[in-house]
Amino acid sequence: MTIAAIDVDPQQTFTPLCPDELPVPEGDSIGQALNAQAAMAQYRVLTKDAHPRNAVWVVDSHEKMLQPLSHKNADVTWVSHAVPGTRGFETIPGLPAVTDYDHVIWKGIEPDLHPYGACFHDLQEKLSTGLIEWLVAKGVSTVIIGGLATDYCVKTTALQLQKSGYFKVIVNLSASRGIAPETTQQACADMKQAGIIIAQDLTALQTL
Ligand code: VGL
Repeated sequence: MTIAAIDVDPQQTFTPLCPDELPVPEGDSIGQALNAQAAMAQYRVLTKDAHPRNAVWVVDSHEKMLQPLSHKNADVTWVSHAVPGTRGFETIPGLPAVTDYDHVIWKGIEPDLHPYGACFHDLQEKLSTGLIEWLVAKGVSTVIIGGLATDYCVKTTALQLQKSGYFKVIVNLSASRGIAPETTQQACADMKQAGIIIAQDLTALQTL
C-alpha cells in the first residue's frame, strides 16, 4: 500500500493569526497532527491558495462575503486572502519548508478562478491541476487528508480524489479544522456519503 499525506491549504490566512482574512478557529494548531499523518505516508503533498488581490470575487468586508456571483468559476464572494508575499500566504508554524514536500499545488492564481478542491483549477472540474495524475504516477493507493478548512477545501479535495476512483480516501479530523460547526458537520456527512473514511484521529487508522 502506498500512502500520500495531503496538507490542504495549511496557511496563516485561515488562522486567527490573520483576523482580517478567513480565520478558522484553531487553524494554527494542526501542524503537529499534519506531521504525524505524514509520518505514516511515503509521499507528502502541500496545496496552497495563491490569490491575486484584484480577483473578481474579492469584497472589502466580512459582511459582504458569501454573496452569490454569476461568474462560472467563482461561486461566491470572499475577502482577499492568501495573497503571495503576505503573511496569510505563508504556511502555519511547525510545517516543513515548501521545497521539502514531494509535490506542491498552487491554486486560484488566475483572477477569475476560485477553486476549492486541489485537483481542478475550475469549478466545472475540467482543467486538471495534475494532482490526481501525479498520485497515480507514484502508485499511490491511499490518501490521508488534513488541513483547512474541513468544510471547504478539505471537503472538495477529498470528494474529487474519491470521485477519481483511484484511491482509498481518508480525512483525518484531528489534522483539520472547519470554518463553522454546522457546515463542518454537513461536510463530514457528505464525505461519508461519498464513501470517504472520516477518521477522528490517527489511532482510527492503525488497522489500514
Ligand atoms: C477556503 C473558503 C474560501 C479553504 C478557501 O481553503 O477552505 N475556504 N477559500
